[in-house]
Amino acid sequence: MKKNKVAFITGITGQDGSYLAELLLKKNYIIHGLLRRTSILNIERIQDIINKYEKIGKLNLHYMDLTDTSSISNLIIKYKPHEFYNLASMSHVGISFYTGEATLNINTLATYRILESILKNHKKCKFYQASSSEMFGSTPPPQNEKSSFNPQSPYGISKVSAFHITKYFRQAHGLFASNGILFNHESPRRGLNFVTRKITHSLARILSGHEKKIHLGDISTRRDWGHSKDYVRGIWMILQYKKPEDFVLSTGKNYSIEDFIKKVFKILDLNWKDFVTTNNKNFLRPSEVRSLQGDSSKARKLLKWKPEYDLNALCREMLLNDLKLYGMNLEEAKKIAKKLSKN
Ligand code: NAP
Ligand code: G4F
Repeated sequence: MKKNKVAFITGITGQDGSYLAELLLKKNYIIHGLLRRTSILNIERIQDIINKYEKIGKLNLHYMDLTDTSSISNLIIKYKPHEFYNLASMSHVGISFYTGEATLNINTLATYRILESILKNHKKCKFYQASSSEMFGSTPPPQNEKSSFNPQSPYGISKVSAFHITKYFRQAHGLFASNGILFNHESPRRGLNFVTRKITHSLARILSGHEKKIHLGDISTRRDWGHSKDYVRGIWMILQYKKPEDFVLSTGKNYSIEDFIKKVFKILDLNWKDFVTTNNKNFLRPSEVRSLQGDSSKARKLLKWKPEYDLNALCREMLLNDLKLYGMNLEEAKKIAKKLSKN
């Protein structure tokens, strides 16, 4: 009988970690999710798979700390994973301007700690590093694997360093270590303080009477947005490729934050200008990444990966999910929107 593959996932409680765990469980993997200690147990995104898979031993959760090398090594030595997906990070670009040192510790040094431990203890393990389009920074679009990195934030710098650490362990020590350079990807599981989810969630709060306005920063910047479900499929494909390599995953389309707002408000026939304030200084960054648009032709050719969601479908799914959180379906929300428009 074929043995189940064993995968480690750091960041399993996050957006991508939760979707990736679901995908791998469907593929019959045994998952070990590596968690940090938090004062309130933060397992909302993985509660359903915990209920289904924990008691049969397919999903196992372990406490570790990314600043504590032995807490990672002990688990690698004990469970000998076939694949290690390093998704944990301080993933908020805006917040990284205030927490640069911690961002480097978690995003960069932890990558080194994990790879060194794999090298010492279990060289056969394949490793995936969650690299980011934020690394391109001020490099003009379209960006691909050959574009230069010009990071504009502590987050971007931390990810560039982790990218090179991953490449170093591949080239100097022969590890199967690959980078996925992923452009922005969203979903109903996106954290509430990223701009897309902030927009859909705050709109649901406005309709349910909890808020009056959405306060945003610079809405002229442009992003290449896909759906997290499409991107975790790509992440898995990167580790199944015949050799370790770096791949860009992106939709290839580029929209402004304003375009995103318009698409969401159009679903309810609302005039966004009545509900959104911009250039709020709390959400402006000391330096910005103005425009990201990925060229993922390498992944499309070699991995046969392509995204299935378009931006309209993504906006709709995110908005409908947030309306549901506040007890509304689309028809009810449209009625409330109509009344708000008249006032
Ligand atoms: P996310 O929802 O913010 O999840 C981040 C995960 O990292 C969470 O599970 C979080 O745990 C964990 N984490 C944060 N700090 C930690 C620490 N000190 N120790 C242990 N775990 C820690 O991010 P995501 O959107 O799923 O992104 C996954 C990865 O891809 C990240 O590395 C991100 O930087 C990268 N990435 C994301 C995108 C995107 O557009 N989403 C694009 C490119 C790259 P808690 O739940 O306890 O907070
Ligand atoms: O949604 P954001 O915070 O995402 P950002 O900075 O592009 O970073 C995300 O994508 C990266 C990949 O390129 C990931 F690596 C990273 O982990 C994260 O997932 O901001 C998008 C844009 C920015 O230009 C920001 O300045 O929206 C602008 N923005 C305008 N008002 C805002 C707001 N961003 C946030 N978070 N909140 C606002 O009120």
